Amino acid sequence: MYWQKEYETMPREKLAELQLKRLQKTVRHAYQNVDFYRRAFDAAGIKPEDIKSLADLANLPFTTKQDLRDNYPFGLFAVPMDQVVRLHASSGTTGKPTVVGYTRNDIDTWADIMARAFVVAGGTAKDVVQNAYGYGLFTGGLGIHYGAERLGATVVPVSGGNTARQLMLMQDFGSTILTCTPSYALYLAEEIAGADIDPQKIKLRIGVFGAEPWSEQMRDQLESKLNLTALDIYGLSEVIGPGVAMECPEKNGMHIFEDHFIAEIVDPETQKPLPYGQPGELVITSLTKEALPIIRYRTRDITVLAEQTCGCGRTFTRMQRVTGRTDDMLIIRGVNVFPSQIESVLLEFGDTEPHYLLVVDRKGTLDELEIWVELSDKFFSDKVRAIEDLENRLRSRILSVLGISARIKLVEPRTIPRSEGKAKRVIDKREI
Ligand code: DLL
Repeated sequence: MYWQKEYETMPREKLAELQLKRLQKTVRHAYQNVDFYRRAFDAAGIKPEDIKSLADLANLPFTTKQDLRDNYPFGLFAVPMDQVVRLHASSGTTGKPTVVGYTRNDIDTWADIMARAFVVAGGTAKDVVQNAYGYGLFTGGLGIHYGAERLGATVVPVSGGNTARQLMLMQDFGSTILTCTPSYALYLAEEIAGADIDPQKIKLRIGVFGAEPWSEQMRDQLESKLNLTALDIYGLSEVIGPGVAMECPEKNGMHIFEDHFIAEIVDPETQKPLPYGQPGELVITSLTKEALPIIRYRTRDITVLAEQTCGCGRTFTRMQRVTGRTDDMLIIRGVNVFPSQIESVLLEFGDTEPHYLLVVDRKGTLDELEIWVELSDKFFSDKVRAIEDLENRLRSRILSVLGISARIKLVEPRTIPRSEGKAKRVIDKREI
């Protein structure tokens, strides 16, 4: 099933022609209407007419989150404010948020993109979508919402949080698609298991999970605990929001919607483009956006692209799971550590839950990593020997996989704070 078959299965040469036409238009639009882009292109000695092939994209300067911050709030908008019908902002851990804007056409395009994402996942107009992404400035809530409506599905705009209500509505409304972060989905799964709910009353069949990194092991857990097909959705507010890429049930990467976005992979150090198949930082250029055209946006997300046509028949390039960010990577005693790697190790152990907290500290000159891991209910007991044994096994596995020694702190079930949005997995106390 396709939403827009012509685009989703377009032969790649034809797709490249479409991309070039749209790229030229976007670059002209940005140059003519955004001071920031005009200045950046002038400084690089490039005019919109110089974009004669897709390869010329690599000559354009990058755009970063800092550029959006520097032009806060509306400095990168390419249309007058009376044409902007919606604003969103990304949470931003420090300082001002990053603000993004949409024209009426942008909202329309986004709804189509998200409707397509649902169809890629196997969704139909018959589905009941329980949308537990947060509504508000975050793009997750409204982005998913409009797409589900465009598809013709029934949307339950419950937003994040209020878990008891989520479980009640899930049963009473017969929700068939759950949309939320994978960590919240896992929390809901635990609550369902603990609440003595008749599994017959849960009708979920598809999970559209994203907005934070997760792993294959976490997919296995979600699929078995919730009895659904768990699929990955990628997006970021600066580019549009959810719907930049969506995984299909073939589960071999997320289809990047290339009629709307061009994806490149660059070496984060040298910033030179890398070929397909090599991991690096994802850089995205929008092709159809009006209010906030974005050119060569450095996502800081690390992934790998694959070009081969997928079993589902779509010709779009696929991106593998995001394995980390160039800016959330921890360096502990000289070793690069991604929280997702530690998660994978923890999930290999059946005796612990996938709730964890990494506490990084520096005692004297030595970095210390403490990993708080919750014991499963099944395992939780006061048998000190068994607990010590598990700590030792975890410590040596972390050492062999990551090459660093960590202190393991096993904690009682349900003591690590759950999040209703993106999980906070790292507390970095180091002052460097
Ligand atoms: O998280 C948009 C979104 C909403 C995507 C709902 C999917 C579902 P931001 O708040 O701007 O936007 O955060 C974007 O989140 O650069 C990634 O680091 C991370 N991210 C998003 N999707 C995934 C994913 C939304 N599937 C940032 N896997 C991105 C890993 C993801 N990381």
